[in-house]
Amino acid sequence: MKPNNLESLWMPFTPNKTFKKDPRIIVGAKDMHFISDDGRNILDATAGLWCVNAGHGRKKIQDAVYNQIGELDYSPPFQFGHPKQFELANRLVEMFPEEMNHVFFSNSGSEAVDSALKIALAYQRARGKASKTRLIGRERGYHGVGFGGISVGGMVKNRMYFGSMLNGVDHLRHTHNPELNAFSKGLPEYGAELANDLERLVQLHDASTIAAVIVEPIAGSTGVLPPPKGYLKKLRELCTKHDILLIFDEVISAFGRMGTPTAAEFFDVTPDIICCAKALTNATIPMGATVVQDHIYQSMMEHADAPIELFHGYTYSGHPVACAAALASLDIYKEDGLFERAVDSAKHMQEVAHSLKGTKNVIDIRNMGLIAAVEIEARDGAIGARGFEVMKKAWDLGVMIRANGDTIAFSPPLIVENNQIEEMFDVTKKAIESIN
Ligand code: PXG
Repeated sequence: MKPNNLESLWMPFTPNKTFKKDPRIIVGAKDMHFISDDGRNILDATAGLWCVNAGHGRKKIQDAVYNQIGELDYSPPFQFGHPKQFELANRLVEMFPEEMNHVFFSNSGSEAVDSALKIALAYQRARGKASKTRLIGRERGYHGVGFGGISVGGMVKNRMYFGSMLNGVDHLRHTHNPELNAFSKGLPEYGAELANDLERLVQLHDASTIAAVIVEPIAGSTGVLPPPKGYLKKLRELCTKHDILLIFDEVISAFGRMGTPTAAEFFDVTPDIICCAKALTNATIPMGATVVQDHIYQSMMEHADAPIELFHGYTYSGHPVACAAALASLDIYKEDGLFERAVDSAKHMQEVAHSLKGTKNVIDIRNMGLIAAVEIEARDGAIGARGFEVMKKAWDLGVMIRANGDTIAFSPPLIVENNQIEEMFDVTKKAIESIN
């Protein structure tokens, strides 16, 4: 079943030369498992890429997509509307914090982030604060791969090859502190004061030049960094004090990953803007959304200097098929009580994950919601090599895990059973022990 020529495709975020010599090909998926081309069931410990929260091959989504294509396959989003995008926006604002009642649709997390950054800039200008143009990100942040996202992002390899990116960007320090916080269960104790970095940047640039701060409430693809206790509340206070918008990038944390619709709700911190994507459609059809507080939308409606209030949008903004997939996904999350279920599974995963303490080369274990990470020590002079080998070995042993450098990340679908959580970590332990 292997395609006979792998050369034409340039694969994303993949070592093409290595992969094509020894490819891992997936030909099917159902519930908690992928099916590989050699006919094996592979347990999905990563919900694809943090996105298939309701598990694979859900019939309800399949039917919704199929029916939607027959009814209305496409309609242009500029100057015309179709019912499902309004319905979906209404459903989303019901799930998001109370003040957040307006939704802008896009097609990915990267686009949801770029939309948020552009909305922040346009909003500041519309309300007469045009000097507020600076965007603040955080070291080790991941906000997708658009030029806006990599500019505010903080992962060196995602930035270093791409020139000078956006200007007028600065970064808070990251919050990862293994000396003080290694092997924390849940939120780490130390580091809330790092939010005061914003105060330092205000001293440097002045608040009158800063439009917005963007952070992931829990950083995922940089190696799972839960926020220190009190950090997000402090950051919210400082943004409010200095009249700076706070953007939460919830591309991985929205839709049940924390046991709540949003991490904002989980942490009881309301940002001005939330970006989401991934599990919005259970990853069946690409879709992103940028949800904003009323004051942003109202301000744009009142003060825009042209009939079109925001000169921004995508051919596929609010695509009818994506909307159908999203509505079906939200139904499943609710009908199956998947967010509540994640709360119980998270407790079990915390215990099982931390039982790997003491395993060869393991230097830290972190967890939060239905997310866990096992960090292994980098091999001398070869950062990421061990992580990659563990991922490959686990695949051979029947479990898909994700290696971010030498951190193994776990973010299973919310339908995961306790015995499957145990299998994920048993196999990972074996894989770690099997390499030098
Ligand atoms: N923001 C965050 C917080 C993300 O995690 C994006 C934006 C971009 O989304 P799109 O849909 O444009 O890819 C993401 C994506 C990993 C990994 O290894 C995670 C992502 C992407 C690739 C790898 O954990 N998240």
